[in-house]
Amino acid sequence: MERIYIGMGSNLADPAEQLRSAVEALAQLPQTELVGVSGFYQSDSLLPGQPRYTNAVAALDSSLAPLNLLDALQAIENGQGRERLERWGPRTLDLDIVLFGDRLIDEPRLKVPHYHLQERAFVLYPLAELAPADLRLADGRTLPALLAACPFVGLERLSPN
Ligand code: ROI
Repeated sequence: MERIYIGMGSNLADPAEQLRSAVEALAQLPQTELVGVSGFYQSDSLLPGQPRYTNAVAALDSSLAPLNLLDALQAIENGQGRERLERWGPRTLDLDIVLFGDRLIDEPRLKVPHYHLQERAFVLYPLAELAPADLRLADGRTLPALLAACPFVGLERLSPN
């Protein structure tokens, strides 16, 4: 079993409900236990002209291989009506593998740690709710250092989920 953190995002069709459905789907994955879910956070899209996003992070323990987990996440996205019309376009559900145990993965379909982790407060702050305070990433960076370099700006924590 490895501890895996999944970044979740939605900005269409009742985003909080999309995230709740995604959490239920994650809990049903084979060889996988859902360990925790962060609070939900709203923020403006990084790209102008899109609705605001709701984001959260889920923690899993799984023995799925990374690309098998990625396939399963894409099936959940598609099952929740994701249409791939344009890269970076608005979406009903986005599920990203943020961290996968202490693995460094550099494959065409999958880079872990997630490439944009350090600049995305809407991933780092929910991650910090679930991860050990002194979490060290496979590439040597620590969660406290990433948080210190990425201010909590523009995030609105929704409560409860
Ligand atoms: N902006 C926010 N706030 N949250 C996201 O999940 C998100 N995802 C994206 C882009 C369009 C880059 N902006 C985002 O893909």
